Amino acid sequence: MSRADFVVVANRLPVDRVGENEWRPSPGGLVAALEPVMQRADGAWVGWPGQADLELEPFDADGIHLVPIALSEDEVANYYEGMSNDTFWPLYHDVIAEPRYRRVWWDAYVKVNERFAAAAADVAAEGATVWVQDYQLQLVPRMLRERRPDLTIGYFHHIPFPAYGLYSQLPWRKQVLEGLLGADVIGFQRVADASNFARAVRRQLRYPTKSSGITVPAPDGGSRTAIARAFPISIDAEMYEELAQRDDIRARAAEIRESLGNPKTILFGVDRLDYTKGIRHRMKAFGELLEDGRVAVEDVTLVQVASPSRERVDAYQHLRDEIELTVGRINGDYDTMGHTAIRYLHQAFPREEMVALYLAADVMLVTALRDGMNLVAKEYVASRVDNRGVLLLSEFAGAADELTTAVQINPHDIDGMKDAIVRAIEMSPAEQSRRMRALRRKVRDNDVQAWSASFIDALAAARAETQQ
Ligand code: GDG
Repeated sequence: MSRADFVVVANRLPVDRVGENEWRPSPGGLVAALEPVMQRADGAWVGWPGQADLELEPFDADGIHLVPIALSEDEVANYYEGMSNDTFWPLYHDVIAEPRYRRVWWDAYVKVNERFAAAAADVAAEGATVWVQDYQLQLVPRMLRERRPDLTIGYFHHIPFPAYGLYSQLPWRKQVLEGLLGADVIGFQRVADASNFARAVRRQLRYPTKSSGITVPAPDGGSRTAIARAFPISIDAEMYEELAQRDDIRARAAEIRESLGNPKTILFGVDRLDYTKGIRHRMKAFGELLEDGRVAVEDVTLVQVASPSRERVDAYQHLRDEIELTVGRINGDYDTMGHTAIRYLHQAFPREEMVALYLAADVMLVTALRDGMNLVAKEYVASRVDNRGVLLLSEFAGAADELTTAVQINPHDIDGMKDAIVRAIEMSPAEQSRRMRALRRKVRDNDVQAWSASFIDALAAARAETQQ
């Protein structure tokens, strides 16, 4: 194909390999968010196909030109599982798990970032816009600018950016800031993430910052302005509304209730099996409610979908063991022949099934200890076209900034969370509806189309500024 005017660079291609030459769209927050944007924009997408040692020529799928980046076994272990998922992920999520700093991981990270930057530089047309995604590729903006100063470069950070006191642990803290500052626009989920970033830049690099602008020295001795500010990501709200109105999906929701023995209340959680999501905390709260006799297993069931994630990283294996031990204990203590306390599913489901589950859920539990945004919260809200259901939302998820009429909780406060669950179970239909209407309006008015449009507008403004 000819070179593209709009290029997305992300760790993963938006497809999974299911056969020799067969691909199917892959799930996940990032893909869910960018799919609609890419299909309208006729662009190219640079990313890893998800399997080690897979060398593939560029190909087209669903109207998107895909440019696969090959990673060796060692690179997957060092750049992806190591530096990305065992260093940046825990560090940026406020060290909920201990980040490991290993120099071989960093070396691989630099090398792989260079490979992504080179591929993006090759596929981008003169004066193109390139949008780099997420923490696996923080060095790409600068590497790309060095190769292609004609490009307009955006970067979006899907996860939190931590407070300076934590960020400064990173042995390569200066290089990462310099890497990100190669972009014209650096987007974050929350205002707090953008200000943590600006503070790190002031402290580490001494560059002046003024409101969202950061003055970055240019190679020619002059300077340029990089914009760092919040662009809260969202979902394709209309798609969820449509799915939620489909007869087969509504029938499936009723069937799910039935198959759980028609409990009065279904509590629902769905997360990648990740230690940031607070799955253990929510189970602890629920287990104690059963123990205290404040809820009965005949009346309330917790459905927990924990989709498999990063299974080769130690911390994730330990987490899975702990959660499965907890589920086994709680069910062992409280199940009856006809009712289960926790229906635990370590599986991934099709989107239709997810929406049926959202419709079956009286209370949605989003109890993340730290989360960039949390799209599940927004998907639940968009699906509740009946204006029923209660969203319990951690204040440590980015979504809490917008979804202010959710029942907000501090997941570290187990007693507080127990009270909030009981309050949600007992909430009157009138109050559910009042809250849910406000939440739905918020998500509908700020959907993923609005998100990408506002980011792309900011990039266009940055380009106009530079050309002046
Ligand atoms: C990162 C940030 C930020 C999950 N299980 C299944 C399934 N999912 C879908 C959900 C949702 C997505 O995956 C998860 O998105 P989240 O936002 O909840 O969380 P992360 O994966 O951690 O995403 C996060 C996001 O990036 C976007 O910027 O919000 O803070 O951590 O869409 O529905 N989908 C299907 N089956 C499953 O079993 N079909």
